[in-house]
Amino acid sequence: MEFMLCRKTITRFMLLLTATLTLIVAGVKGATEFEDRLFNLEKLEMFVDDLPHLPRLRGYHFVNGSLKPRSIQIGMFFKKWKFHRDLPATRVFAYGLSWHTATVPGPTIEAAYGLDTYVTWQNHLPSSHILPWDNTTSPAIPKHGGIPTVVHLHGGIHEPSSDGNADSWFTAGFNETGKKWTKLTTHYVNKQQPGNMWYHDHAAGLTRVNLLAGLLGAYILRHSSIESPLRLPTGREFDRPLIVFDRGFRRDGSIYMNATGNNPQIHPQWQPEYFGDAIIVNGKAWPRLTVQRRKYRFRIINAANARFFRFFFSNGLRFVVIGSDSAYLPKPVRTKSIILAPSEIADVVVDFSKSKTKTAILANNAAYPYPSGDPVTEENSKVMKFIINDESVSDTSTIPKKLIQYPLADVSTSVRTRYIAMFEYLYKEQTPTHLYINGLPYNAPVREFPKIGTSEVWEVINLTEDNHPLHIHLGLFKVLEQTALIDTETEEFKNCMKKKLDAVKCQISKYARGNKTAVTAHERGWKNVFKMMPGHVTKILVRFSYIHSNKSYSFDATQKPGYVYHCHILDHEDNMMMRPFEMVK
Ligand SMILES: *[C@@H]1O[C@H](CO)[C@@H](O)[C@H](O)[C@H]1NC(C)=O
Ligand SMILES: *[C@@H]1O[C@H](CO)[C@@H](O)[C@H](O)[C@H]1NC(C)=O
Ligand SMILES: *[C@@H]1O[C@H](CO)[C@@H](O)[C@H](O)[C@H]1NC(C)=O
Ligand SMILES: *[C@@H]1O[C@H](CO)[C@@H](O)[C@H](O)[C@H]1NC(C)=O
Ligand SMILES: *[C@@H]1O[C@H](CO)[C@@H](O)[C@H](O)[C@H]1NC(C)=O
Ligand SMILES: *[C@@H]1O[C@H](CO)[C@@H](O)[C@H](O)[C@H]1NC(C)=O
Ligand SMILES: CC(=O)N[C@H]1CO[C@H](CO)[C@@H](O)[C@@H]1O
Ligand SMILES: [Cu+2]
Repeated sequence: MEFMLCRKTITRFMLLLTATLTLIVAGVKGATEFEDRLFNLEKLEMFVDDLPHLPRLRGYHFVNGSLKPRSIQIGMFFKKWKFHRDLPATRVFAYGLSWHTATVPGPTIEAAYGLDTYVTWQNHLPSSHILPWDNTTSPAIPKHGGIPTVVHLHGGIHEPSSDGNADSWFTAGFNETGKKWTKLTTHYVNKQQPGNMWYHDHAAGLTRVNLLAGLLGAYILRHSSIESPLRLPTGREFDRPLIVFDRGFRRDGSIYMNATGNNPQIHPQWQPEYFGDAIIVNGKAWPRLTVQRRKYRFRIINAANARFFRFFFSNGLRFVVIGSDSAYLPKPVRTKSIILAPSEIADVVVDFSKSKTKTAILANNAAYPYPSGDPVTEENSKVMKFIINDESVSDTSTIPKKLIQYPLADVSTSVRTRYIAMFEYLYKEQTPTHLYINGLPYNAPVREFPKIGTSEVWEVINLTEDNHPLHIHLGLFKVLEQTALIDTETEEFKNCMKKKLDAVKCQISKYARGNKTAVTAHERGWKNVFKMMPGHVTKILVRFSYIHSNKSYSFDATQKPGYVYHCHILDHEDNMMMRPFEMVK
């Protein structure tokens, strides 16, 4: 196998649309298996299903007039789900309190600051998966069958044993567990800044198929004494998560995923990025929502495996961004478009009283793979439709001038610099086989041991052609700058990195002196995942403590199995683009 740091974008050719390929194949063979398999999405009328309200689940109890921590049991169930009025019901894996009430996405957990939420996640899944499961990338292989699962609360600041480590998986009935499994019940302490999180599966090598099957949901942490004075839009109607992902379907309604890998002799099923052409919001393909002429708050979560979205409104309506990922911005930022990589979250207010038209399409124009893949199609360029009621209504909500100010964080607080290099490896100089961070697979020994309470500068060097959204568990970070590697000299630098795997010895500063790309205003707040531009060094300041206080973590962050950082393109994460780290005192 060749070690290569750069690739030709083969991916897009393998992700050809139904129509073209069907024609070619059909031309040769007549009616083909392929033609029979795929649902022609052009047949689905857009904007016919109403945007569903996801079930809400309080992460705390009211007992005799006071608030108390709560223990919940949430199951993973095998059921059918209607993604569109005219699409046959789809077999899915869904989270819920019961088989009956389980949904895709799962219930929105609403937690309250300072009140612990205990969740026992229970696997009620069948013995075999509904999607292709490539066991050559996956260290999660149960001996007695069943589907390994483990839940990670993305953006959560909590103990390692509740963090959903990829090797802490368990099968139905906890019959079998992964080598880092520790306990039945996860403990979310809810002592961090208020904001948006999401929970999703994180089992080693299976994350991409478990999420595709439906194992994901929103988690909102509220801190009412801090948030109420902001008087942002509230309540079930006016404050809603929008969980967006893409899927492809077969004629029988089942989720389509290519079961042939791009290098089948190495990985029989693994493909470098999953894309589907139907855009699903809160469980419905291209839904519609009738709104009043007033402000709405939307917590937009990109829950796709690999698709980036550049959201904008067809009628020029703006987003007022109030939070990014799991934290509020210091003040609102108005923008016409928002680019979300997988797992990035934008918390926005949209004021429909400003609309000059009666409808507005939430649209997308991000190439896939991002940034240099195919342009969007008729299908995947539309997300959902807003139908704007004409009557004027009274709206007492506000967009305050200031939101939540966290103490300033700058490079001077950093105790050290780490270099994190992203590599892609190719088979016969052509198609990707796997991705590593710092030349190491996920299961190589821990190299990073950050100290609790400190901040560090991480310089993330992207030596691939793709943009990789880097996600760090536990820590929050600020994006400081993005600098291009000098184009004409990148080969030199890549060759050096290939041999030495050491950015300092390879004189990174000599090469990283190209143009700087400004960090977008609404992306300058605290984040937990960010887009690492290809051919660039992205400098971030990572804080390993709370952002709202200097109190040390209210749990032992040094316990096993530690935490991880990884690319949030799930197909990359599953194929080794993930590394462990452990906190020390
Ligand atoms: C609520 O208060 C009543 C009366 O004080 C008490 O009997 C009951 O046990 C309390 N319930 C709980 C769940 O604490
Ligand atoms: C992996 O899957 C293949 C085919 O699905 C199977 O033959 C093989 O035994 C599996 N390997 C392991 C280690 O489970
Ligand atoms: C549970 O594990 C045992 C072996 O420990 C195996 O024989 C049995 O089939 C498993 N049951 C289920 C439901 O997976
Ligand atoms: C599935 O992937 C294989 C290998 O990359 C490719 O040859 C085939 O065309 C793909 N099928 C579809 C429908 O995209
Ligand atoms: C860097 O920016 C300058 C000024 O905008 C532009 O002329 C130049 O082409 C850019 N260089 C590269 C390598 O993109
Ligand atoms: C934490 O301590 C540093 C240094 O003493 C101070 O600058 C910062 O404002 C403190 N942060 C908080 C949230 O109190
Ligand atoms: C250093 C490096 O790998 N640069 C690559 C970054 O990505 C571009 C494409 O966007 C490649 O052409 C470079 O080789
Ligand atoms: Cu990636």
